[in-house]
This record gives sequence, C-alpha cells and structure tokens, in this order.
Amino acid sequence: MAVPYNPHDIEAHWRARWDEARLHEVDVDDVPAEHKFYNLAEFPYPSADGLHVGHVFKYCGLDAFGRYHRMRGSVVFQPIGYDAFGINAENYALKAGEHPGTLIARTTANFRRQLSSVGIGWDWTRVVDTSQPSYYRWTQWVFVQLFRAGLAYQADAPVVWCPSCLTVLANEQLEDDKCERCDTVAEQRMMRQWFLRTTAYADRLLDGLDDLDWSERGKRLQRQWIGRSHGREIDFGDIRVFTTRPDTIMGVTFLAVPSGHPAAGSTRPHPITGEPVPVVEADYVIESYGTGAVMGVPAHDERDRRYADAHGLPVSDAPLLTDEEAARVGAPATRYRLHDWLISRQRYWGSPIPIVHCDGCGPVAVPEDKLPVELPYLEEFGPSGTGESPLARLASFAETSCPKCGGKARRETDVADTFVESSWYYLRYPSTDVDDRPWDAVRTARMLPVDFYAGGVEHASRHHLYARFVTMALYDLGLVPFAEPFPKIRLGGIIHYQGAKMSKSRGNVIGPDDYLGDTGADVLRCALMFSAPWQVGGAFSDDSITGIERFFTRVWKVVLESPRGTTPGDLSAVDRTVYEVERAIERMRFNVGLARLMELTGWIEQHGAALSAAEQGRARRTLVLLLAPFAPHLAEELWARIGGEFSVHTQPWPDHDPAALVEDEVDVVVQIDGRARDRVRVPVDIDDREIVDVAMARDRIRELLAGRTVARTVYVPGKLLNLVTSPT
Ligand code: ANZ
Ligand code: ZN
Repeated sequence: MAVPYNPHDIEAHWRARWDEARLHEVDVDDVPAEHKFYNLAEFPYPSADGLHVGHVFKYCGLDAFGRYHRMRGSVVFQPIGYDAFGINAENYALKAGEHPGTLIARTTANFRRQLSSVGIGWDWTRVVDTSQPSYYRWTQWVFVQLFRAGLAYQADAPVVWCPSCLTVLANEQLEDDKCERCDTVAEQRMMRQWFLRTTAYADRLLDGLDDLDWSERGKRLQRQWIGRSHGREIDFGDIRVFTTRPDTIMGVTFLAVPSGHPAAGSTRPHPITGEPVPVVEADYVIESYGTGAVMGVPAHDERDRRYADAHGLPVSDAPLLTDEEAARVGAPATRYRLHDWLISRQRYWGSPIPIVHCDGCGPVAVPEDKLPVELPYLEEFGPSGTGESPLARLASFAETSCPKCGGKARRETDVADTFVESSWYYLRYPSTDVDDRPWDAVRTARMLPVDFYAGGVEHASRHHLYARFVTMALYDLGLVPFAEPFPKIRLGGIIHYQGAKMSKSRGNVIGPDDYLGDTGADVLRCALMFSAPWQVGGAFSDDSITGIERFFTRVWKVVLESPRGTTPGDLSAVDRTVYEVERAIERMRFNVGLARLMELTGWIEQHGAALSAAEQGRARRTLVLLLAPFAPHLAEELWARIGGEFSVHTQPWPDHDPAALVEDEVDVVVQIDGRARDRVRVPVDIDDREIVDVAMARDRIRELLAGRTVARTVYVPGKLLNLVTSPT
C-alpha cells in the first residue's frame, strides 16, 4: 500500500456516510435563490467501454469547483445523467449483436457505479436518461412547441448522407466532408427532412455571445460557425454574386460558379464597364453559400489568384473603388454560414418525431396528451439504407389516423438527432419527479439558468449552439424566464495518455477501474488534476500517481503526527495559501491549487515544532479544509481524526488575513495590432488563454474590436498582450 491508509475501506466508508447524510442532495423546493449554484457538467453517453480517465479529469474539476462553492456558502446542485439515445449507442449494439435497449441498461448501470466510485458529489435523486419514455415524452413536447411556432419544418433539401451510418447528418456532424463518427466520406442527396429553424435566431445567437462569460475560444468557434458576413449582392447580367469586397469590382476578370452550372462557358456583362466577363466552373464555389456564385478578383483574393494562374485567366491591376462609390454597387446583403439544423435520422435508436402525415391536413403534431410516441421494440433494428428509418417497416407503428380529421394517416418514422435530447436536458434535472409537465415553472425560475457549465470544445459549435437556440425559442414562447441557458462556460481540456489522445484504435484508453482498486479515488483525482491545467489538458502518466501518493503520505504525517521541524516561522504562509488556493479554484487551475497545498505541507514539516499549539492547530485544520475539494475522502478522514465535526464538506472555507499577502499582480498592456489600447491588472501567473479572456471582457477593447475578429494573440508574460485582428 503506497498511502498510509486503506483507500478502499476509507473511501467506501465515507461515501456510505455521505449517502446516509444525503450530503449531495438538494431540496429544489427550498433553496434560497441567492445561494443556489447549479453546477453542471455535460452528461456522458453511456458507451460500452465505461468512463475513461478523460471523463474523470473533467468531472473531478467540476466537483472540486462545486465543493469549494459549497464551502463558500452556496447550495450546490450537481446532477448527472445519460445521453443514452443516438447512433453511437446503436452502432455499438449492432456490432455486439444485442438490442440497444438491454445494452444501454447495462452500460448505464456500469456508468453509475463508476461515476459514484470516484467520489463526485452528484445528486443521485435527480437523474436524466434520455432514452426513457418519461424523458423523451418531453423532448417530443418541446418539438411540438417549436413546430407550432413555425420553428420546425419539413423540406426537400440537399442533405449530407453517410453511406456507412446509412443516415443523413447535420452539417455540424461533418468534419472535412467526412462523417465525424465513422470517418466515411459523406455524399450529397436530395431528401425530405425535418429541420429546426436555427437561422431565424442567427443574429441573436451571435450578438448574445458578447454578454456571456465564456472562454474566448468557445465564443470564437461559435461565431465562426454562425459566420455572419456583411457584404453586397451584385448582378452580372442574370448571375448574382455575393461579395464582402465590392471595392474590388473593377478587378474582376471572371465569374466562378459550381461545376455543372448552366452558365459555365458563356460570358456575362460587367455591371460598370459592360465588358464581357467569362463564366468559369470552380470547385471552391459552395453552392449553398451566398448566391452560389463568386466574382473572381485574382489581384486581391488568394483563391481567385490560384485559380486564375492555373487556368490562364488574366489578373487586372485596376484600382480599388472608394468606400463611397463601392456602396452604390448592387444591394447590401448579410449572409450566414449557419444552416437550419437538420434533425431527422433514418435510424432506430432515438425519439420518434411526433408528427402524423395526413393527405388532407398535411403534417399534424401528435396532441400533447398523446405523448410520448413510444419507440416500439424492433428485433431487427438495423438501418435499412433505403432512406427510410427501420420504423417504416413496422405497419402497426406507421399506420395511424389523423389527430385532426380522423382519416387514414401515416406516422413520421424518422427519429430525432440525439442533440435534440441534449438541447434541453438541463431544464429537466430540477423537475425529474414531475410527470405532468416538462419542468416546474417555480423550480425553473429558482434553479436556472445553469451557473457554471463544464463543457467540451467539441460542443462549442453544436450542443452549446443548439441549447442556446432551443432556450431562446422557449423564452420567446413564454415557457422559460431566461434566454440564455449557460451564462458561464469553461471548456475542459483533453487528457493524453502514452503520448496520444486516448482512443480505442490506439489501444490507450484507460478507465478509472484500472486505478481505483490499488490507489483509491482521491489519488486518481489529484493525479489527474495535478497533471494538467483543467482548461488546457495534457499528459497523464502513472508517475503522477506515485507523486500524489507521496504527497498524501506527507499530509497524513503533518496532520496526525507530532511536528518535527523547528525553524521559526509565522502563519502568513497559511494565509497566503488560503488565498492562492481559492484563486486557483476559481480559475479552474486545480494543478496550481495542489501545488500550493504541497508547499504548505512542506512548510508545516519545516516549522511545525516551532509553532504554538494553537498555531499548529490552525495550520493543520486549514490544510485539511483546503484539501477537501480535491481529495474529499482523505480530507473527511483526517478531519474526523483531528476531532472535526462531520462533514468537512459543510465547513466554511477558511478565512485569511489580507495583510499577510504579498503583491502578486501585475499591470499588462493590451495592444490591438501593436497599438497600446488598455491596461489590465492580472495575477502574475495568468496564462495566455486566461489573459485573452480578461482582455476581451473589457468594454473598451470590445468597442475597439467591433467588426473585426482576433486572428492571433501574442502574450509576453507580465508585460503585454497583442491582439492581432482581421476584418470580420
Ligand atoms: C470578391 C472578393 C475579393 C472577395 C476579395 C473576397 C476578397 P465570407 O467572409 O466567408 O462571407 N464567396 C462568396 N460566395 C461564395 C461561395 N458560394 N463559395 C465560395 N466563396 C464565396 O466570404 C465572402 C467572400 O467569399 C466573397 O467576397 C466571395 O469572394 C467569396 F479580395 O468577392 B469575395
Ligand atoms: Zn388529417
């Protein structure tokens, strides 16, 4: 045993005690509004492999953050659940040759065991499982509200089809033209599909970002995804182009259209000179963006230049127009990269879309009192590949009558994308016990919005966007009292193991079970948190386990054994540690927090015997209290052994004497494109991501950056930050 206690016994003992005392349960009907702290992590999809240590890294950070806030006086609501529907789960079931219903029940149980055994303070009385009718009934209800509001519609549209998953995909599920799930090159098809009208909210989704406390990275990704461009539409004869650079119009030497366009090979007149301009096919023209045609200006645009060089087209050195002239060419137009959200999936394992198609009445929503449309049990649940969901094969499901006219009708057989489930799940947690409405209005007003959301960067342009869209729509419909679900998001980094991101194909996926038996949860938690800054991520290795075991051994001794070190000292080191750990936790820098606790341990080793009994007591108690968010079981054990009252997690966070602090902040100059524009006071050890967040939150900087995007940042530690911009 590498630690001086039996982690297995101690951890199981305290977890049982916490459950018995209902330490992590929140009475959502009785939380003072000013003290509620809804501390949420993205819920996992219960894959067959169980949790890996990357999940644990993210959840432990969230948990330390939550435990700290509780000690600061908040009532912390920290629920968890399972994003159990979706193609991932279904694909796994297909491979395993087992029905997803039974498979998911088993993997979910395993997740629950693992999520508990790492000692995270989840409120297990409020669990969401998106594949249960008691949950997806309300997903369907949300869909019906959107449908009635004109925000859900069906259309024939060119869609992206994955020939391996045999379903359409949302644009957000494409990575470089490949299916994000299976890496197969996706195809285009024309199909009749269900969409949610995210584009109706494009401006609000974009503008609303300014006021959110998100890491700049998350905002940037979402801004790019929405991709608003202000430009002009200009007619070259019957071909209309969209350009953000009307001032370059005199330099146009060709018009580019997608291949197969009927006008290719002819010419069109230049709108100012009347000269004929050749129309050419170019594969860089995106059919669905702008007007689907581009004016080619090789003198000013890289892509146009390369195309002109490759195809022997001339480059014109005609001068730019002034803004005032350019403003008279064509008509102003705003374009977005964002498309409406395609939510139909021709698969089995999802929530049926609650619509009935009637020849007379068209698509009719299933009445609310008839929800849920239950997903029927299908023995053969595999995708059909015909463009229809396997549910279409089940006559008893598909054939129905029209809710409006009673005539013969057919059920919609597509199921909803799993991101529809997760677009509203945070509304459900406080109301999991309510079964006659999706959420209780009073509880929702009390508990929401989410105070802190621990997210993943892969969700910045998907789940975070979808959830904002759905919440805004529900707000407009008067169904929730706020428009933004996640005022504060921080994105957790990725943990690498053996030099690479964990993945099954590399065979380097490690789960908590590989450690829990030997070292216990607290060692694993701290080893992960100490390995890398939470928002950055980094390498985890077994050496960090050994390092933490050594640290715990020292903590055990300085807290429980008679002190040795006789060097005189005063308690200002303790005050400083309180302040620094506090600040580290607030900035999600758990590695820094642990480093300070290691220093404090060393300090007590060195000075312990020179302190008075009262001073020794304070130093030890403080160390244990500060350790509680990081190593909850060990801290509880030590706290009990030094005579503290159960539980260490409900003790107030220790005070510190501000007079004992040394100067540890610096002024940093903020430049935009090399010109000094502002000055911010920041902690000395701020990192290059955090400083960007601080700078971008300044009103002055935001005003100066209006209409431009930050393309690159340069931070000279403790001195200056330069924001290098490009036009939006
Ligand atoms: C002439 C020009 C000159 C342009 C120049 C740019 C620079 P964003 O900002 O992303 O909206 N464009 C327009 N429609 C396109 C399409 N369907 N497929 C590919 N490219 C398209 O980009 C707008 C610019 O992208 C437009 O402005 C157009 O090229 C090109 F020095 O017009 B520009
Ligand atoms: Zn009808």
